[in-house]
Amino acid sequence: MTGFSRRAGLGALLSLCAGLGATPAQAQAQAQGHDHGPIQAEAGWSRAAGAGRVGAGFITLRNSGAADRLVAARAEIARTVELHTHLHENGVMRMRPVEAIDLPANGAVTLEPGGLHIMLIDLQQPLNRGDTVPITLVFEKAGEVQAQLAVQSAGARGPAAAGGGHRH
Ligand SMILES: [Cu+2]
Repeated sequence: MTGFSRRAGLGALLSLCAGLGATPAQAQAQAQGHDHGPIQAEAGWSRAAGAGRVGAGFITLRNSGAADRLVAARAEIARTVELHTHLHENGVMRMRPVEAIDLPANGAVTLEPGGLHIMLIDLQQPLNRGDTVPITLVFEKAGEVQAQLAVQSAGARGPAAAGGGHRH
């Protein structure tokens, strides 16, 4: 009973916050590298998953400035978003939350299957192949960077082939 009302309250709060985010046009401009911050988020992708399930976000972060750290991520589509890594324990691969993801000065880090990733917990809507999902990445120094995840098939191993969203 209390659990239900708390969840309902959180949903209302998230909806309110979502209304304050960047417009899709702004998010797209930034995703395409038109913003002037030191960090570019490129080739974000995810996999198809059902509502109420867990999804994963993968992306390449390029840093043209000083060392920074990804400390959080937010997405309207998930009730909770965590930063995760994979660890091998006794031959079994397990996911673990991490406090932050280090981004070296003038370097890059790729979040990819089997490694670091963004965990989208309790999807509020299904992730359908072909969807584009906006996410907000929060860096310790650079602040918020808007990015997008292009949803691939459930078994995809990487982002769509170059130009996948722009076939002629
Ligand atoms: Cu995970």
